[in-house]
Amino acid sequence: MKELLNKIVSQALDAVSQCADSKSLADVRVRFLGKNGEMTAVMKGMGKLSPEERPQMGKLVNEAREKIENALAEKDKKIKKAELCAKLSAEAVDVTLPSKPTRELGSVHPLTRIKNEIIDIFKGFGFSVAEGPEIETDYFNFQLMNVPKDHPARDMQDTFYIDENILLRTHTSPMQARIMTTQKPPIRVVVPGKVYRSDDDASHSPIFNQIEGLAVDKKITLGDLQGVLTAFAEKIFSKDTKTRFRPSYFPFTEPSVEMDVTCSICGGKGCRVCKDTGWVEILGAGVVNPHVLDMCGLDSNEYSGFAFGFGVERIAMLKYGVPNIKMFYENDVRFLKQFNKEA
Ligand code: 2NM
Repeated sequence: MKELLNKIVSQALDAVSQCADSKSLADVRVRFLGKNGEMTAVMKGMGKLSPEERPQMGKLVNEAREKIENALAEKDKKIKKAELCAKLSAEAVDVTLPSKPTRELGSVHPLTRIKNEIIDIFKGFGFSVAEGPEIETDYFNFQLMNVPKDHPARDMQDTFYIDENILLRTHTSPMQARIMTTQKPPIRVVVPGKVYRSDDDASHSPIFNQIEGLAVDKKITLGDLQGVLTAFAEKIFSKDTKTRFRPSYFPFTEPSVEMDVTCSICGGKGCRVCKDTGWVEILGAGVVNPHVLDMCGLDSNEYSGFAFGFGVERIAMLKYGVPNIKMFYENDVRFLKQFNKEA
């Protein structure tokens, strides 16, 4: 019987050592230690032994069981460890890979970008930047700008009035008036900001962004205006952009001009944007009307100035060939994304 036990133990250890996974190890356990297993058969046979032999054999059986249990436990540990290693390497995650973006990054709105570009250009020319109230008085918005009482721009049809004397500014000029009434020349300033006009079509919006500029000093001429605005056009569009100045009329400037630039879309050859003329109008400007200087407290015999104004949307539409001004306000990300290629 002792030999039988040794044989069973050595068979069991052999079987255990050949196991490569938990399933086969469980089978080995059943085969040797299970209810119908080989060790159980031996234990059942102990009934036939004499009472003297029984304790000794019992001890041997227990030792044999223990050997098999130990071998099983040890192998079980090894297999579990190997299986865990295999699982971990099969499910390996490269934690050094960049994560997938879970949300889109925001970016600067094209109008804000253009506005900043324009401001930076004028800063480079020595201009400072000022902002003023969007709700203005008739006095600063119209009277100081030499806009007569019966001028169509003052009509309820064109201007948003809050009451008889308070309105939403129709240009940023009132801030320039505020500067002229409080500062001594030399003045070089650009005023960006929202302005309001009762106007609504593909190229007009009741709220839009304007930038106006003003330079007041001794002996400022129309030539200074042409030089500064041509340099501006070259910077905002391209170095080979040409400008031309046509006579115009504004109550606040005399003489007044409108500036055209060679079309940045077709380079002057003619296209949809320039309506086949090769030129597009981008701004109004002029030599500040002496009467405006005097009303603002600057002696027009001592000082002269030039001023200009344009819509940020219009510049952006021309620069990028945007057909409808409303596209800037809808915030369709497919539209907005196109302006951030380098961002
Ligand atoms: C324009 C065109 C021409 C302008 C004039 C002034 C001021 F304050 F000096 F009188 N500010 N802006 C001006 C002149 C604006 O916009 C088309």
